[in-house]
Formats: sequence, C-alpha cells, structure tokens
Amino acid sequence: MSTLIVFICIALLLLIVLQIARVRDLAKQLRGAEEVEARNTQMTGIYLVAFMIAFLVIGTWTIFTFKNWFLGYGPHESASAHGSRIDGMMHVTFMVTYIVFIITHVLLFWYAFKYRQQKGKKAQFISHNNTLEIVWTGIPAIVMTFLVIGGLDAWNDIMGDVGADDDYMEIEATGYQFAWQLRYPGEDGLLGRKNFRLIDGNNPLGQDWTDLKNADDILVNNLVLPVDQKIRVRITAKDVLHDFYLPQFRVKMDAVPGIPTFFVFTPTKTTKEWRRSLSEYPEYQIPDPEDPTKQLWETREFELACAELCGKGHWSMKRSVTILEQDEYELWAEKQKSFYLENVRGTENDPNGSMLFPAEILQRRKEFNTEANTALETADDVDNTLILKYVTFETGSAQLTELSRYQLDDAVAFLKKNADVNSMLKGHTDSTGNFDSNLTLSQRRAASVRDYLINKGIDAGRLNSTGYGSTDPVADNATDEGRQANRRTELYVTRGEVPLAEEIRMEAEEPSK
Ligand SMILES: [Cu+2]
Repeated sequence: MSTLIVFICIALLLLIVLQIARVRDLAKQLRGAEEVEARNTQMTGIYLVAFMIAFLVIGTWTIFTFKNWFLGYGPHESASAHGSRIDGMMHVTFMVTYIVFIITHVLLFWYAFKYRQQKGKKAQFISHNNTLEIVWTGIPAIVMTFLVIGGLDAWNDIMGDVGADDDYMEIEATGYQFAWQLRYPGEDGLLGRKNFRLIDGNNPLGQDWTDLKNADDILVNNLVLPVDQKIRVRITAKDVLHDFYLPQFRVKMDAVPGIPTFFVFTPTKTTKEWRRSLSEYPEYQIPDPEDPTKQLWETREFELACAELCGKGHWSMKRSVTILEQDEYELWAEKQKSFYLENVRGTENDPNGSMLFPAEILQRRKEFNTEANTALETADDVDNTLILKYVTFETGSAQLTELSRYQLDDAVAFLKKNADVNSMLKGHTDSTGNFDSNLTLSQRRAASVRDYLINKGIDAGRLNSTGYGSTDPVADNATDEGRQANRRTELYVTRGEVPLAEEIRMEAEEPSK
C-alpha cells in the first residue's frame, strides 16, 4: 500500500515539474524569451546568496551548539599531558578549515550572483593567469607546510620513548580474547622476564619465576595510575591483534602478538577532578541510567578499551581507568598482592623452593625475635618454649635441610645477644613408625641442632638437648597436617641453670610406661 502511495506521489511530482515547464514556455511566448530568461537568472542569483547566508549561519550555529560533542572541547578535553597538544592541533586545523570554508563559499555564491546574466554585459575570457595560479597554489602550500611540520614534530614527541634520565613508572598490558591482563612491577619497580612457553593455567603471562624481578609483580584487571607521573606501558598480545586505547588520554597503540610496542604518557587529571569538571555540563547533570540515584558525572570512569575488532567478545575488553593522587595511589599499591607470592610460592610450580627471598628472611627473623623475647620474658619459666618451625630435616635422618640455617642463625644471634640465657633443644616426632626409633631420631635431631649452634660459636655449656619421640604431640597424628605439626624442634630458653636432659626425659617417658 505505502509503496503504491510513494509511486503516486512521484508521478504527481513529475506531473507538476512538467506543468511548470509548460507554464514557462507559455510565459516566454507571451512576454518574450529574453526578458523571462533575464528574470530567471536574476532570481536564481538572489536565491543562491540567500542560501549562502542561511547555510553559513546554520553551519556556524551547529558548531557552537554541538561543541561539547567534539573531541577536545568542553567535557572531552584530554586528561594527559601530550593529549592537549593533539587537541590543540585539532583546534588549529578546525580554525584554518573553517576560515577557508567561509571564504570559498562566500566567493562561490557571491560570484554566482555578481556574474549572473545581464543585458549588455559580456563574460571575459581568461585562458591563463600566472599570478592567480601562484596565489592559489602558494597559500595552501604554505599553510599545509605549517600544519604538517607541526604534526610531525608532535608525532615525534608523542611516540618517542622515555629518556635515559626520566623518572617513569613502567607497567605492562597484555591483550587476549577477551580481556586485558595488566602487570605492575611491584616494589622493585622492574617487570620480570617472560617466556611464552611457560604460559599455563597457573601462569597466565608466562612469567619466569626463576627471574626474581617477577616475585613482586602484581597482576590486576583495571588500570589504576598516579596523576602527574610519566607512565610507560609495554603493550603486547597473546593471541590476535588488539589495540590498547585510552580515549580520554589520547593513547592508542596496537597490541601485536610477538612484537612488543609501547606508549609513554602522563595523566594530568585525577578521576575526581575529571568528574568535577563534567559536573559543569548539562549533558552530565542527568541521572545515570544504570544507577538513577546518582548523576551521570558522578559515575563516569576513564576507559581502557580495545580499538581493534578482535573477535566476538571484543566489546567485553572495556576496563576502567582510575587516576589517583600520588598518596592515594601508594595506598592502593600497598594493598595489591604479588601474584607469585600469593599463587605460586611454595606450590609445586615454584622453582625457588630451595631459597628464601630477603623479605622472607627478614619476616622470619622478626617473627623469631618476637617469639623468643616473649618466651624469655614469660613469668612462668615452664612456658619458655618456642617452636623452631622453619627448622626441618631430611626424611628419616638428622640431617638439617638447607633452609633450616636461616632460623638457626637467628637463634645463634639471639643467644649471642642474650649471653645470660641457657637453653635446651627438644626433638619431637610424629607417631608413624617404631616408638624406640622415633625416640632415637628425635634425640639425634635435637643434638644435630645443638651441634649447629655450637659450631656457630655458642658455648656448649649453655646448651643441652633431648628427644621426646612421639610422646608429646601438639596435634592429631591421624591427619597429615597434624603429623607435620608434631614433627618439630623446640627451643627452651631460660635465664636460670642449664636444664638437665635426663630429668625432662624421665617425665616425658612416663606416659609410655
Ligand atoms: Cu581486542
């Protein structure tokens, strides 16, 4: 039906056009062809000038009315140091093209009017004019040169790498279908080595855990950065082409599998400042459709997106970017946990099981000193026992493991510092196996620890050792964890006499009799 109406309308329009042409022909016959022609060109000239005025006024009006939807204007000002330079160039280009647009259109329509057909006037024929050619080639060439040179200069600045003496922070963004994995360098400020062959379910980026720079690296999903700090982003991809895109910061760089790219930029606005500036625009003073209790400007977040159409889930690569003041950022960074220490350290995937990190050594030392001092200051001398929980032995033997030395050295330092303290080393086993051999093993183990301390310079007269076998469990021997807790070496410290092994052993043996 509607198709039919459209056809009828078109037919009617054609009919009208035909009728007008017939009317003109009739008028020509009545008034003379020349006069009608002159009148028509006169009217066309006037219409063209009227159109020009309306066109330029409406065009200019839309520029100012819709300014807030342009990149670089109003709420869309950039939030990075180099971004304002890009916006500035955009602004200059807009200005130049606007001026040229106005001049050419005024000339175009004005000349159409001025040189309309008039009685007694004849058009002048100009075949060639060198001056004119030079002027209309030269002026655009000069203007373009300035724009292009300015653009090249900006490009070199913006795309350049950090300088040797620059203070910058380096992070890494890895795109994959369909998300970003962001890596921060942790306290050492250095990103650890990676190897794609190491990528698996427990190691999403293929970090090489034998490179200790990886130990404090942090993995996060949303970008958080300090304001006014130069940031270098290493950009890479795991599967297909992605594109690291921060529209508000004018950052955009391809993420290419196998070819690392980078971008250096400095955020200049915190998220809070940005939101405050948005609150000044009516477009942002409306309720947020997702949370109508808040206004749009209150919930806006800077955005990290993928600008490469990388597959079906491409849209879901959007992440938020939060820019914080330096002190707020430090608070945030402190709360982040190292991926390695949280998920890999101490598991079967940890290749560093045979070593301790300086931070771990320090942490254990602190723990030991607190426990030892507490034990020593306890009012009741009977409670002066602490468990040397990091002192372990090879299975079934009294051979100390390599890592035991750290805590034993702490014990040595403690005994050297407190020269009036005497101590007793007590060995314990779990209940697995033969009672007598457990007792012997516990004695040998305690003695082995005592020997270590003596070798490190503690007077043998201050130390005694004994073993309790399985007679004094601290946990249930039915479970793995319980048995592990029961296999232990204890350090008894006292400012009194050196405890006597026999007496304690006698007491310990009582329950088994
Ligand atoms: Cu993508």
